[in-house]
Amino acid sequence: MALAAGIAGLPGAGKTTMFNALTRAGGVPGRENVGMATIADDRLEPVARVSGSPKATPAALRVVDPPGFGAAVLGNLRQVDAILAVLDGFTPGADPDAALETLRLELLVADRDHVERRLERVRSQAKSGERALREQVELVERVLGHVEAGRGLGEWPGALPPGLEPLTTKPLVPIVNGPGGVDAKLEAELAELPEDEAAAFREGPSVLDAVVRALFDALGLLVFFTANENEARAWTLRRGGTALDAAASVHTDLARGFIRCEVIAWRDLVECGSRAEAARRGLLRIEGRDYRVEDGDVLTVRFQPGRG
Ligand SMILES: Nc1nc2c(ncn2[C@@H]2O[C@H](COP(=O)(O)OP(=O)(O)OP(=O)(O)O)[C@@H](O)[C@H]2O)c(=O)[nH]1
Ligand SMILES: [Mg+2]
Repeated sequence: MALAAGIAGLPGAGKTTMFNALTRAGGVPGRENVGMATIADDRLEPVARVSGSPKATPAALRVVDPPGFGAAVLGNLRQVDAILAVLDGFTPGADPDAALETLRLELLVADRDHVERRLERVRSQAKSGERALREQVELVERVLGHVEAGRGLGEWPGALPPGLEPLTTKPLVPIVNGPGGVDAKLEAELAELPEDEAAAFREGPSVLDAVVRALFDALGLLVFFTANENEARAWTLRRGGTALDAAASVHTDLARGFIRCEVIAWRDLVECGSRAEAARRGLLRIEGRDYRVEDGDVLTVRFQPGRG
């Protein structure tokens, strides 16, 4: 599944407006909205062109926009991979730094509640007297002490107890919403126009690209491509991911039946004009499942269908 970013921010900071600008999904105030934000990548079109792919599909991030604020609402973000903090920068006298501080505290409170609930559960399980469970109670108690001292779980030394889904370990990407930052309201309006009209109005790249880029960096992602006679496509992968990880993110069958992977750097492919020419010049490499994928690789996974 695509990686997900959750939007957090004080009431009325412009979260849903930002959601609509990012996803064009027509999110409604007052309920949870989920949509996809595409990741613009200039390399995709040339890769599609030299591969004879009639269709080019960019990579995307899932975006979750919960309504409002507070520990319970933030709890809806436990499954996302990064948090986009939308800070009011448009109302007169707005103080984005203070808003970010409030948000950090609220994330901490939400995690304290979360650890407390976990502690109750393991305590009642530990009544059986099993040693491993008693040890877990002690560990969760120490973790609770850490959070109560005002420190996020990203600063917890060592492994966290199993079953926790903390918020304060997630990358937090602050975005000031308003003139001078990212004008979400303007971008949400432009998102309803055809792409070329919006671009003409902006006189430059969309500032939303910078938001997506910041999330992308916070998540430690790279992009790889697949391209064939049907479709060229960009995919995200965590940096350090292998050819097998890449195959799995395309389709589980590709990972199960993985035989080998053909790799061409996107620039080599575009400069050669075709896979055949890249191969002739020795720029196509055959790699195994443990190959560490690099940003911009064009991958062709050879696999045995129906295995596993
Ligand atoms: N001028 C201006 N107004 C904005 C901007 N972003 C949002 N607004 C307005 O602020 C109000 C609240 O925006 P929402 O996007 O609903 O805020 P929210 O954070 O989702 O609100 P809750 O989910 O209720 O907490 C709306 O009237 C928006 O039109 C902006 O960048 N500039
Ligand atoms: Mg909202």
